[in-house]
Amino acid sequence: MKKQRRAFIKKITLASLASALGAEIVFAKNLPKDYLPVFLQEQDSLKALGKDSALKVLNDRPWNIETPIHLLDDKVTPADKMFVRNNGSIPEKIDISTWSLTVKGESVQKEKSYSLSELKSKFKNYTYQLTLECGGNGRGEFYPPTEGNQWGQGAVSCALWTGIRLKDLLEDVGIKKDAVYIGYHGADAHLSGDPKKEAISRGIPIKKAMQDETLLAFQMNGKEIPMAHGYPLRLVAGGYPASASGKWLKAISVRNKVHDGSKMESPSYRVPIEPIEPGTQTAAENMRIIESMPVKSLITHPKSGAEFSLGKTLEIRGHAWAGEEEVSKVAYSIDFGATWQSCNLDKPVNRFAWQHFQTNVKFPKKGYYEIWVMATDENGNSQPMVVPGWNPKGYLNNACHRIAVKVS
Ligand SMILES: Nc1nc2c(c(=O)[nH]1)N[C@H]1C(S)=C(S)[C@@H](COP(=O)(O)O)O[C@H]1N2
Ligand SMILES: [Mo]
Repeated sequence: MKKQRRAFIKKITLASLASALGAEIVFAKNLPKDYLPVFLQEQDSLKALGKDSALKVLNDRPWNIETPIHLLDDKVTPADKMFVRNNGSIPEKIDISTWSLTVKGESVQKEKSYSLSELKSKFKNYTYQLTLECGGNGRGEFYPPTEGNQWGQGAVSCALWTGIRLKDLLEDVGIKKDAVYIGYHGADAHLSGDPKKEAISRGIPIKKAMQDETLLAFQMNGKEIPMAHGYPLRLVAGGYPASASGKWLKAISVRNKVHDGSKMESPSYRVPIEPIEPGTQTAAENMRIIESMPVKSLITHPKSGAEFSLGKTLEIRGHAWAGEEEVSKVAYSIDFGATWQSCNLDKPVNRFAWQHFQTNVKFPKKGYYEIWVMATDENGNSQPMVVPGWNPKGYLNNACHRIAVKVS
């Protein structure tokens, strides 16, 4: 990538730089020779990572890239529009001919390793569409602000994953009766470069590991998994925070206690059991590990700020999901929540896949409106209209999504 960048800089003149940026470089005379403006560095990187140039880079060390909500309109999220959340460095060299997965830990009968081709051929393959939402999606709206990537609402995806069932593999290995948790180990390096440290090593309870839809995936949307998303093997546990879905999977530990890998400790990926005052901390005993994600919905069409003429109906559409539950209702309001009308809502294609909603909206007169949507799950839980329960790490903001529209 560095080489490409140098070649690119050599060819480029100041005028063409300005046109690539779409604006005059006001202090161009201060630009060091061979300096590539950050904006273009980011565009370069997005391209190298196979991402749509409209995605937003929140951090480049490690890579954290967010999808603008209107680009999540596809029913199945394509690779170039999928958010990226890394805790360490993307592995540099991957040799699939020598790649192996080891199942170990105090609760296996005997440690066992598999080659990739063994995994693919020995066990039956399954395909599911699975929602993966970062536990910190929506963090940017918490006040007081919490540390971490200031995500808007675009850290969610729902792609098709193909692989083998984790439960089939665990059955083949043989696990002990005292197994309660599994932990994953990926090939990504800790940012410090220290090989003894893991960037992240989280996991899931055995009951989640044993679900039909919990996969060891080697394909995404019918192709090899893209490098940024865990090539060549990934644990995928839909409905749980996406941090449970370990990328670049090298090993699984079967544990007789809650896995204690990196980022399993409080307050990482945990929220208070009893609510706490915003801006304060709480004891580790009052924190629980996030499991099923809360009910949520996003309007993916139109883009916020849309303008159209009076008399036309406006089609709104989007997705709704509720962790391990099904969404039973999506309603919208154009009068700041005073009245609500229901949207058409599809059934999920399988458990843990997001559901699509759609409706046509009419407006009484010209002017500014907001469209708010609120999903309700099958247990009767609805999205809150305001940012819910402040927590030290800014997780689980499932407040109603709102867009602006102008009728002229
Ligand atoms: N090995 C590994 N797996 C990982 C991570 C990571 O940094 N390393 N990040 C986790 C987190 S916090 C999230 S939100 C998802 C992001 O998945 P994506 O980048 O494919 O969208 O991957 C999870 N799996
Ligand atoms: Mo995450």
